[in-house]
Amino acid sequence: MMTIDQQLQYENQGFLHLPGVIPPGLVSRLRSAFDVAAGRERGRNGLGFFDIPNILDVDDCFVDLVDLPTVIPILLEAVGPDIQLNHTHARVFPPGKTFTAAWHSDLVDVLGIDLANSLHFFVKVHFYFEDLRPDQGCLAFLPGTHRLPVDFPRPQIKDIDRSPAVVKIVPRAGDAVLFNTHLLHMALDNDSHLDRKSLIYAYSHFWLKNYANAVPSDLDRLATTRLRRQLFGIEEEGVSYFDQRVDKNAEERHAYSSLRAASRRLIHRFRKSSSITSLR
Ligand SMILES: O=C(O)CCC(=O)C(=O)O
Repeated sequence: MMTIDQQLQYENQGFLHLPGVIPPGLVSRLRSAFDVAAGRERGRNGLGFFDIPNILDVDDCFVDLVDLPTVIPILLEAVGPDIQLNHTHARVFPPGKTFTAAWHSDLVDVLGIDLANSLHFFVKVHFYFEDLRPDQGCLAFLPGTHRLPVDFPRPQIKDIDRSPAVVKIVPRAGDAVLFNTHLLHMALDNDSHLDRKSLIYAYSHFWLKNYANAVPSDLDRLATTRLRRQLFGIEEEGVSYFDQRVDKNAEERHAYSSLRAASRRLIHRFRKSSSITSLR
């Protein structure tokens, strides 16, 4: 659960820095598996920024992040009990200018949602398995801007390091940064001589279409819990897209809806057979 401070910060500022939420053992597994995969991918991509494709198929340690026990209760509040993983990126940002647009919302082209008033629509988590230096392409936010309408003019900020409107996050290995993706944000330039590496997992609601990179290929082996099945977009039989819930009543509701579905099937069969009977 979010603490009251986290609730206030998430609702009013639009982001949370969660220090040390990835256990040290998992941090080192992520670091080595990421470096092996990044080494393979770098050969294919030259030197610019790149994403390792389908990270959930690369190693199970990346799947272990989707439902991290220290983060999932916070995500369940930030999105809701109908949460689903929407997409993933495993990103390498080598030294150089930023590749993101300055102070952008990820959602400005989304139709049908009043983003300024939909504080629980879409959330991203950036996970870090290495300490970052302050000049190493850190994520920065303009707190509170998730409450502005989409047509609010994009601010031009001259001195990012001194502006009181900016919060720059300098994470350490094991940290996560969670934010409402309508919050104006950007990756700052990577002025260091080191790659910036991060894992970005985006979460939204079950009824929103998810991307293939949010679903591991080996679902039989990895979708082992009700929560994982929902995160990977597997519907509970007999429960509509809009009614999927991972909460304390989910099992009961599932039992109830299975019962309802079973009785509907029975009635249907009875009707069918009775109409056949009546036709004769
Ligand atoms: O820091 C990054 O890799 C990208 C930041 C960003 O714009 C995003 O996650 O939407």
